[in-house]
Amino acid sequence: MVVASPHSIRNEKIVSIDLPMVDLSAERSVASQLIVKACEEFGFFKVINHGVPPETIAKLEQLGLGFFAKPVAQKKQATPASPFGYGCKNIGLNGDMGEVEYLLLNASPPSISQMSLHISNDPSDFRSTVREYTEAVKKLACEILEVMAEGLGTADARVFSRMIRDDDSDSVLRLNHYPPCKERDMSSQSPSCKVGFGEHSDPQILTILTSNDVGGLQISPQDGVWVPVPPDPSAFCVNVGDALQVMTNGRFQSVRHRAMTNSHKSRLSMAYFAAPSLNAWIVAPPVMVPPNTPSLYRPFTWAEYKRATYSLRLGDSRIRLFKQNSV
Ligand code: GA4
Repeated sequence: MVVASPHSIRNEKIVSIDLPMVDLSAERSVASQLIVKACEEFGFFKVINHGVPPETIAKLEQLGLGFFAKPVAQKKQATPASPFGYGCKNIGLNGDMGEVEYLLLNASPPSISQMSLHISNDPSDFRSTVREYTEAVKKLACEILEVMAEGLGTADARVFSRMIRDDDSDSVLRLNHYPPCKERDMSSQSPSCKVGFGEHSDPQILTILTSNDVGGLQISPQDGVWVPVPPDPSAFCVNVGDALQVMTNGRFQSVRHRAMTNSHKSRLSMAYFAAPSLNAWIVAPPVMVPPNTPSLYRPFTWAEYKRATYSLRLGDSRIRLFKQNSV
């Protein structure tokens, strides 16, 4: 069932949105139609009965909270983010700032092992917890992409999932911690909080996000409009990334979103960004470009897209640079 009903919160003029909910234990053809509709209309949806054990989520959450609770000096001893490692307020490499601290990890097993040595005083526990979580969410991302491909009618149901299943996949895990923030940001349309992670779209194929029971995520269905998404720790929030927008020839939307801080509670979110390998080509399969339908984007590799991503500011649109006939 797709339910997406904006409603007002208390007496404030802000509306929130109940994202479409997909039950992955439902009949496959039902789930596939729901996913396709949600990706076309919202670029975001939630999944339940997703198969990721609650203990696996709880273990990583506990480990993340434990890490962020350490004294600043100790956290800074972990590799400074460039882009991987521990970061505080600085996002990316071009001067973007936010009210957030984070751990950004490349999700490949060798990289997780390497980073564990710098991040934790119990590296083997850190390594196994992160690996267990990334394997589970990768499996979930693959399943969603396969159900989605079936709904789109692609000749090969694994056309998208194969890209992230690749051993050289460039997927990333991000733990974001938004400490409570009492200051106000009058420019943000939400004067009771500040921008934690600024407006952007996700560059990869698919994002699988979970958070504790504290709100903060907002999506922008239209320029300048921000709609809060209520927290739901019982579900994963899934969103279309730029690469999937390109591979569906613009049928799915990679929707801009941001995270706000909360004035009383701290928020922990954990996002898995499912990406292909660096040398993979980001191209729409034939079914997405039927005769008489223009191909909106030129072919490019993930490495090329990633380079563009890191050369720009957080909120800059990268996807427009890859439009057909764009220079
Ligand atoms: C946004 C989505 C992911 O968090 C991320 C971010 C990345 C980073 O933090 O290193 C980027 C940002 C994200 C897009 C623009 C560039 C790169 C920060 C930044 C300013 C890990 C990703 O892949 O792209």
